[in-house]
Amino acid sequence: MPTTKDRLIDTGVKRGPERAFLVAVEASEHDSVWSAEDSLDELGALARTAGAEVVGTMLQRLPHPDVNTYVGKGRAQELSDTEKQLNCDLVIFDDELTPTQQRNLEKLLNARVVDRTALILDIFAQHAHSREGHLQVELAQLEYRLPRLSGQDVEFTRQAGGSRGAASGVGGAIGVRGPGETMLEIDRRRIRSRISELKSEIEDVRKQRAIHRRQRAAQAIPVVAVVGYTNAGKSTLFNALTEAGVLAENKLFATLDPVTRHIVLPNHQEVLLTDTVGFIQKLPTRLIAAFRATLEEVIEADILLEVVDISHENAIEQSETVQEVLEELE
Ligand SMILES: Nc1nc2c(ncn2[C@@H]2O[C@H](COP(=O)(O)OP(=O)(O)O)[C@@H](O)[C@H]2O)c(=O)[nH]1
Ligand SMILES: [Mg+2]
Repeated sequence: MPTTKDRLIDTGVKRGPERAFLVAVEASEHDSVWSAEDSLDELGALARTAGAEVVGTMLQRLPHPDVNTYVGKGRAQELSDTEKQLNCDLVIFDDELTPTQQRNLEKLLNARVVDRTALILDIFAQHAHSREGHLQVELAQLEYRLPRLSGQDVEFTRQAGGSRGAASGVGGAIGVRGPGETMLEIDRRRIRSRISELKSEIEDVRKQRAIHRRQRAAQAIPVVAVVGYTNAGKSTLFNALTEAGVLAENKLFATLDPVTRHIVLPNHQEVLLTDTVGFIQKLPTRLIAAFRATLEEVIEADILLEVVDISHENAIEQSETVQEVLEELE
């Protein structure tokens, strides 16, 4: 049975990207500015950012997602056949699955079952560099997995980390890698105690950040936070204004850790400019809560500078989503 440790050893076997099949429900009872098609396209971009290759999609219109299998029973059976034919490694669902939906789908499908939240967490895990980033990702991953943990899940986690799922290299398979990874095989009690440990460590980070903010406030230099949808061009603008050289790339959530630089505007006004994590639709509240320490840099800023990629066909939906997340943060 391969363990987490085994994954760290490069076997030198060259495998292609993991093959992903995407599934979405257009829920007529749920009002969102996003169409299911656009949301599904975005899920594809997330999947590719995580290193997967998208081999097919399925979209079903329903009043609301099925409580047992997310898509309807018939479509779920169809999905099982298609997924086997296409030799998929994982099936990714465009909403957060309930633990029940997840369990039922795992029984039905051959491939690993990953939902939007797990995929976003996976990308966060790949892009976290600071201690603060790691703590917050680990907290979010453990809180996500706790209600989903059963004897079966533990078995599934081991398999996913083994030969079939480890295709994308860097320490494990999409949806089950990251700082929380080694925690999966231990029991709920220890996970709960790790969660409270993480919360108290993150609280220390928050206090530290609050002290820094007070120091900055004392200097009376206004703080400008660059906000916007993920991949809108925030870091590119930040670099152009500060020459800071933070990572800007065509990936979702390339930036996770906030960076602040002092700049002087042409009118000699000094400002502190902060670049930070971008937003995305369907961001679970729990994830926002886990990233409170990072996001407080945004809430506490004097000015929010929103970057919108007007060349994106969903520029309006993206901007509305940014407003919604900001409102949720207040
Ligand atoms: N064509 C064009 N591409 C841009 C512009 N600004 C950013 N990009 C590209 O958009 C992608 C995302 O940029 P990034 O700054 O990392 O976005 P962030 O996630 O909002 O920080 C990168 O590939 C950038 O090169 C722009 O003004 N024009
Ligand atoms: Mg960025």
